[in-house]
Amino acid sequence: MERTYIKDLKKKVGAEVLLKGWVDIRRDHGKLIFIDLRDVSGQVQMVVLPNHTEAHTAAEAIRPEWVVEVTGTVNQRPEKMVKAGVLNGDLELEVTGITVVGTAKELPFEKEADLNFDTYLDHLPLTLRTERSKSIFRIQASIIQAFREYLVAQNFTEIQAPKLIGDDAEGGANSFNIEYFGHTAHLAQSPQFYKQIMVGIFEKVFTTGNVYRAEKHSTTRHLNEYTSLDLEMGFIDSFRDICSTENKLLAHIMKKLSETRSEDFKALGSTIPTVPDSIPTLKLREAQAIIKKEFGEDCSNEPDLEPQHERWICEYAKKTWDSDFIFITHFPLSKRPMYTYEDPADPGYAAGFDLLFRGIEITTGGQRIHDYDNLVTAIKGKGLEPEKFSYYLQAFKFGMPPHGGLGLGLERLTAKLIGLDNVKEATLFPRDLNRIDNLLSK
Ligand code: AMO
Repeated sequence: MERTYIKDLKKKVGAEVLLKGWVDIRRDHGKLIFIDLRDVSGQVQMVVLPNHTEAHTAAEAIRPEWVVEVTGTVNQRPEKMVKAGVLNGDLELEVTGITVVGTAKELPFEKEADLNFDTYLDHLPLTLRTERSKSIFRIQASIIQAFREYLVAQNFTEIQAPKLIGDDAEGGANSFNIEYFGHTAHLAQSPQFYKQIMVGIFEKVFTTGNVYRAEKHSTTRHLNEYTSLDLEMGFIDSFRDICSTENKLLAHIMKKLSETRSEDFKALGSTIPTVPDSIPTLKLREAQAIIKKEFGEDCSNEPDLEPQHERWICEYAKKTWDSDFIFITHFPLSKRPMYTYEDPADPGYAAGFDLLFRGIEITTGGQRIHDYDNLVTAIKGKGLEPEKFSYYLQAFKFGMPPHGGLGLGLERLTAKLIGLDNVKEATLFPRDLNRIDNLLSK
């Protein structure tokens, strides 16, 4: 018999079916044994009656998380047993046969138990099986899918950027060194150099993948390995083209999420934001003036916004423009990486931006220097040696158009969309200062 997925049972009332899945809950009432069976598509209640002797004996033995194949008849539940609003709440499978295909040891806790975060992380192979986790990571999968779908439709070419690299792109001391056949290599902090090089080949490119930051702090917004959604595009007029692309991209992502994942959002108690046609934009110094006026803190001499400043500006954007998003532009050039393009209309400031969403920075982007000589000068200006970047510099030696792009942090976007307190809750297997799967101190 061909397998039926649990979500399709409603089309099979009265029929004999074969289901495959995990035992979610088992309730033994002596003669009657009830089992909730779960597969990727949903859940259904099954009942095992004593007249199906073999199935009944098997049902007596099985325990939560055992993997079983079950045959049975799909019955409509009696009126008074119907659970309204629940998938298959009006159905029940009367079991005729059970084959155990995988057993499970006793669980350390009930799968849906309310756990402290470390216990949750210690047991991810089990805790990711909860409905809550599944909703979070289905939403995340759909974000990537929508990101890809939108950019492909705009004639971007998807590329794969290496994770083993010679020198870091973002500057600073935040790269992991690794021993590489007697040499020192690094784990990529971003696909920056490669996406720029590929503009010279495909004009418009995007990539999604893990990147690595050796940041030695433990916060609710930092991971040491995260997923960066990157794009880079040639022949731009200014960094505003990148803002506008991100604006439309986000609108597409939210549209897709509301079409495909509204059940997951409902289950998680979250709402999908509306993306304004034109996301409000402030220069950093304007944002700082607002913070001073509205929230009484003078941060006008700082080169960046602190987390509290980001929260305040988002609060202001919500109140003033009813927007969950706000672009902050024109950070001091001195604080941006060497590839950053200076805004000719605002000397000393970057032709670039951060995008804030519900209180946190989710994107950095901007225009890049595309002239070889200017780039060499900028590299030297940062106290770096151009020779170390000679491989990357070839792209510029051999002709590059004005271009720019952005990097969007997938976990931060997911976390803020859903309203999760910690970015690690939006990471399947988070790596942080204290943990690679298990606590490092163990
Ligand atoms: P940046 O370093 O600002 O820019 O990173 C871009 C976005 O990546 C996310 N992010 C992180 N998420 C989780 N944990 C971290 N430790 C972490 N660090 C960064 C944030 C951030 O906005 N090459 C540029 C992008 C570009 O200009 O195209 C870059 O990597 O959401």
